[in-house]
Amino acid sequence: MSNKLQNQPADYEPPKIWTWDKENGGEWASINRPISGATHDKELPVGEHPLQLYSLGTPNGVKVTIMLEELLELDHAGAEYDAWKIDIGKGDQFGSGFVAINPNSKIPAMMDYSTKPVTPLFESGSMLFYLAEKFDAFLPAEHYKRAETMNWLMWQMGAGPFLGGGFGHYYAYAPFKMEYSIDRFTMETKRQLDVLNTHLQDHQYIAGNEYTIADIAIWPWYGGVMQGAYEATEFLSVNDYTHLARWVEMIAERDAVKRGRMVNRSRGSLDQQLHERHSAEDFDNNTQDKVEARGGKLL
Ligand SMILES: N[C@@H](CCC(=O)N[C@@H](CS)C(=O)NCC(=O)O)C(=O)O
Repeated sequence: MSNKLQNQPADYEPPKIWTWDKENGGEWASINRPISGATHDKELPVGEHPLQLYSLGTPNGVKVTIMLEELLELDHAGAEYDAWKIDIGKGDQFGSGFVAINPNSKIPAMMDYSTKPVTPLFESGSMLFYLAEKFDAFLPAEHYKRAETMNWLMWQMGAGPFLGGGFGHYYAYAPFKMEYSIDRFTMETKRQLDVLNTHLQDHQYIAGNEYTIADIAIWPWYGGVMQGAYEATEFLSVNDYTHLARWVEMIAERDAVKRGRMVNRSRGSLDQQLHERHSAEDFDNNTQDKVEARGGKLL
């Protein structure tokens, strides 16, 4: 008897050329496609502020809304923004207006109408860097600290997909549990948590003693998993990462973080969901609990 492990399904052999003839299953299967480009014509709404954000309250989206709320907290009036909800489960990211900003069809995307020509922005790391440079905030000028901030910003952009697309996908979303994939990505996720934990043992913030765009990029993903994303806190033994936990709680206490994580959010308790954000008053008036109590009316 051969001791070769079985493929899944057992008779599966990869074909010579892969073709797209079926959905692959799992929570996000209906939006996965092997091609790029728009599927339908749809213009995007444009509000009154210089910055127009098209996003959703996922970790990648929340990076940008936290940054904008932090800038507003510092009284940068030019950071006022309209945030429009892009429902990726319904395929809004494949509308022609969205694809014109981001040919990669992923949230977040943004337009800066204060520049000539207007600036389209996509990739959350690029957007954080753009906003940091534009407002000269959360990116230290001093050479060593600036390099350190960029090291960790880029670390997040490279590492995050192993946590979300790897661990989160196979642990929480895949149509069945596969030991090989869960082991592979759990190993990598725990390694990353250990990298952060060890680093934060003797650093107050990610890039030293200052809060920067590196903290803003890393917190939504790694704070998320430490606080219950994928319902994996016990599985990952997150309580072992005490220095990381200290940092996660410290960042969570910031007012701008509390606001930023509510914007474009469509899961969890209704009083924490602000589907669209057009002014600071929306946090008081237009959270989803209040909107639904008014029969859907926005104030
Ligand atoms: N590297 C990108 C990743 C963006 C991304 O993966 N966005 C997800 C939501 S978190 C998305 O829009 N998914 C929709 C899709 O894959 O069709 C960034 O950081 O902006």
